[in-house]
Amino acid sequence: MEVSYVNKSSVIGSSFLGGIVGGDKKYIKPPNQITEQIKMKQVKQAARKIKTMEVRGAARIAKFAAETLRSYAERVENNFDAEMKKAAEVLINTRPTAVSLYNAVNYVMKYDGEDETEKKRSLISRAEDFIEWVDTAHQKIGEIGTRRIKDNSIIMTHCNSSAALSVIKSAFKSGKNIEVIATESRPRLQGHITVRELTEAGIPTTLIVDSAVRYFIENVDCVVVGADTITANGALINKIGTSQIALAAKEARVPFMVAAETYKFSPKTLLGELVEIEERDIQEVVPPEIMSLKGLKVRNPAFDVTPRDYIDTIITEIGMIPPEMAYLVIKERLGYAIFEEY
Ligand code: RUB
Repeated sequence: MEVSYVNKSSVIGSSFLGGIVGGDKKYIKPPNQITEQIKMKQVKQAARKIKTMEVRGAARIAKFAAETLRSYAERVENNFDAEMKKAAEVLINTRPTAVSLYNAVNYVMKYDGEDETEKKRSLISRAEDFIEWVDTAHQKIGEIGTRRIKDNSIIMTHCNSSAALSVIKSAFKSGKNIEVIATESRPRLQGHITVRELTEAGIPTTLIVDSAVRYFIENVDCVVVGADTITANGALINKIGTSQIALAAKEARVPFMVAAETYKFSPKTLLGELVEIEERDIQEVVPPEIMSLKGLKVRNPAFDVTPRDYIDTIITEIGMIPPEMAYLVIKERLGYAIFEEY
């Protein structure tokens, strides 16, 4: 590796440069290494946005990861494979539960080419394909799901799912008279984003606390929620509280539908891997005076698992599928394009 040395005085103010090597000389990284570092900083900033939930929701996270890899690829000048691998790792290690992130990164990273120019072109084109997949899937899910929404019905939804809202909004747009009951979705209150979106679209909406689900379920005609991951055996992983809604819906014989793009299906589970449920900081749940109570333990899992027996149907961009078909979606639709890791 080429190493440059300069006098200490000439690097004052360049806080990101390397440490002192000896005497009055300071090691600094060669210019190309510095620019790569600055570019990687942007990837790390993107990763922070996912971690802190400034960018959230499985579809948005996936699209954002593909966009971040695309823009990093556009800027990388040396060691394309190694640099892209580093960026992919940084993004993958942000939130563990939504498989959409893993699938997005894997899809984009399956680029090929003889030299760096070809590889760059291939990666950028794959990123664009994935972004288009996200955008078009929503519309298709909306169209397909609309047919399952009856006129004059009350729909319950949980958290804030762009796929579920696509179904609800397109049903409303198609002229159906619908109302929505939305849960607030503690602790991060994504339900507030949902009710804002729904009321802006002119859809009559009622906001309830999560614990009021069973109280209201008798009035509901169907439940539509999104997905972070669908496993090979058809189970749904979605925002904490989803499985309680499914339980209440089953008891009340209310259809429970999941709106999920096919990139929410998990190839990893086909290989026997279990889905990791993210547990977030307890500061999201309790104030410091409660946190400091002696002997108290607080837990904050962000997602839960709804077994397939509670799910009536999964609305995907390739059609309505029963949860029992998850295995086929993973094998036939996702295929080996994202099955083998990059
Ligand atoms: C969001 C959440 C959403 C799914 C589906 O959790 O559980 O229901 O991600 O959303 P968080 P979408 O807010 O913790 O990311 O349909 O938009 O992909």
